[in-house]
Amino acid sequence: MAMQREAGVQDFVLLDQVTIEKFMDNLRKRYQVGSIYTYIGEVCVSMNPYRQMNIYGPETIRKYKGRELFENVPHVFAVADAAYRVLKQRHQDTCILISGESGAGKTEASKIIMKYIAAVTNAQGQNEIERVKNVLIQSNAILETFGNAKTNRNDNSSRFGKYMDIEFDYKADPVGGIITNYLLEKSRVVQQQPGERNFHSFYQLLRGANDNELRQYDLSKETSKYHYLNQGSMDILTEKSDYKGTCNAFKTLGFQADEVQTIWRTIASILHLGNVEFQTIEEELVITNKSHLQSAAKMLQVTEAELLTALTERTIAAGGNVMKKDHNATQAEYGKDALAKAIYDRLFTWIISRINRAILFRGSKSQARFNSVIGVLDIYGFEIFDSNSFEQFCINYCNEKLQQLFIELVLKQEQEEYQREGIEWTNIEYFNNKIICDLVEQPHKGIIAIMDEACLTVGNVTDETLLGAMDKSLSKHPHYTSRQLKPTDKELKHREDFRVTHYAGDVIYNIKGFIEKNKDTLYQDFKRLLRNSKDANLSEMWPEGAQDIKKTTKRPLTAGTLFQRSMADLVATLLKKEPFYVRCIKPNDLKSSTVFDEERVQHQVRYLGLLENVRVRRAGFVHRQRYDKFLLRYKMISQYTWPNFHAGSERDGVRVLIEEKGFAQDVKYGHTKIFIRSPRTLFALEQQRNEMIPHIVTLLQKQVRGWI
Ligand code: AD9
Ligand code: MG
Repeated sequence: MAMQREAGVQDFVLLDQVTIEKFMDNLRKRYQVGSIYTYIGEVCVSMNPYRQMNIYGPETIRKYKGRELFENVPHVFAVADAAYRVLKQRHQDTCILISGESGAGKTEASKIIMKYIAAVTNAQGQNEIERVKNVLIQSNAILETFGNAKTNRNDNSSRFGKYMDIEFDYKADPVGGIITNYLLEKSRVVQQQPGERNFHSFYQLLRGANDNELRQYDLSKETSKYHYLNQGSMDILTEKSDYKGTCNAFKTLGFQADEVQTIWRTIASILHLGNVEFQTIEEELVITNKSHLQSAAKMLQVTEAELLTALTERTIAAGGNVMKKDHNATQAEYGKDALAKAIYDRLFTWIISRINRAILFRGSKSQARFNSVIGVLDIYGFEIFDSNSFEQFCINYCNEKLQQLFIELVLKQEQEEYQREGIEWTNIEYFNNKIICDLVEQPHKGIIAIMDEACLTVGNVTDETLLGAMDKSLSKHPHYTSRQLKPTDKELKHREDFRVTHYAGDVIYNIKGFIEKNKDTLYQDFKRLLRNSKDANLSEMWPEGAQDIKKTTKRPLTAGTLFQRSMADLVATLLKKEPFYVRCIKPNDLKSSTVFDEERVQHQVRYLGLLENVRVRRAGFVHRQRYDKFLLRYKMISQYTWPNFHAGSERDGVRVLIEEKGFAQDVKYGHTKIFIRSPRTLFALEQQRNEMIPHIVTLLQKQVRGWI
């Protein structure tokens, strides 16, 4: 076993004591020598190295293929392989849940996992399967172009949630897949915090497209000219090559030329919209930057007059009558931004539907019945910014849900296994974050319900009234407080601040904008405008624009409720699968490959519940293995089982071996597996096995010589 070659212990359950100090020592020691992966049983803890590691090549892949977790040094490959083996051997759906805060390495891990799966499948080299694998991998490039952005935490931060089911046929080769996306942070399209950028797609187009293309879009290379790009950071990342990469990925995925045209034209239309300005001159609303209005209309393939009308007035249907009402400059400004955000959001979802079309399983229904899936979940990580709004609230709620799932499943799985095998078990105390999930999602009493009520109330409900309503309902909740409830709290600086004590730490949210973002209003006029676009692809993104105006007054569901429902669906999907975990940790906030920030790392270890995870693993049994496999691995260390054991079942064989070696006190015999309590026993077994191997080799050599 390679255990001695690396620093520290490869599995935290092997620590001599489970304390935060020992845990940290081990993590630090390993990180310093470049061992970025460590297990807790089957959970893989991953430290972001912030540098290229030479551990993902074909040689390494070969080493992990078809191997048990403990046979090699810890690696995310081993987890991918374990998930794949369960699928292959038991035809059971599995999923790999990757969690950790923003910048901890989730998206990188998800890509590494997908590449591994692609590398170990399709030994026969079938064309269609090669195509599917290619498409699965290339889809990442497109998703990141349109869904990722530079934030202050991460230069390539995912601003949407992604869950991908990879579908395998009965031979366990990938034959398709489907991506589900969750809440894109669309407010970024029109506004970015200092130091942050808009989505990569905008910069790629401006910096990567050639002059000819740019002319078609009426664009200039200078990002600083565009209002939607010049509020935050103007950093140049690697846009030029990325634009080519995105265009190539579109080709691989079979996007048609007109579809790619629609996509880039739509991106251009948003940049032009951003530069349209409104002024009130002599009580009349006028647009001061007409050339951008013209270009935006051209890109959206609507007439300039139509776009102008939609931006400056709205249609109201009341009592069977249809009326027009002029906007003032503020309303027009608001409408324009809402339009830009909605266009981008719809475009993103449409692109994903096109990707899904390319990777969807095309085999017959009867074949599909035998198919199983591996789900890979890579979703935005827990976030604390200087200023936190509705988006952070949703992102952090999502992380609460996933933590809840981890708690339930890790405990449940352990308990079920002990029960199944007929072994006694005592519970370990956990911090259960269900109380925080309830704070957000409980019917009538939770924050989302209170928000919805405020949004449904007719009349002038402000964000402050909403905060008042929350204070009233939640004043006694241990995980909630606000400036009104606690005026002396210095951290709550603004009147509109409230604090949620998340499992991962305190976050102060500012209520400003919550109502608007939750309502997510988009004037009907815009929907009709885009439905009537001459661009068939764009028109397809706006089906509800075709409805009769008098029938479209029903309120759509709020953004908060939609998000809550999508989280519930996600959890239900995951619960049906056998889960594997990758817990990502960020070593520092500097994106440095050398700094191990004790405080930051310790904080993450604590809130991820890693110590409790080790305790659960240890209070139970550190190791369990099927009798046949156990015998295969260790039989050579006992005179009774090597070279062969003839006197009974495999279980009897294991029992004889364990008793001869004096480990009987430390093990329990389940129905199909042996359970080993202490890491020392496992260690001793491994050591004796290692010592025996040279003898066996010599013996075999002698035998061979004898034959010759
Ligand atoms: V967020 O929630 O989407 O903001 P992630 O997804 O957790 O976040 P990401 O995977 O994007 O973080 O990693 C951030 C950066 O860390 C990457 O851009 C890489 O520069 C770096 N990273 C992460 N994992 C690895 C790795 N295994 N090897 C090398 C890595 N670099
Ligand atoms: Mg990410």
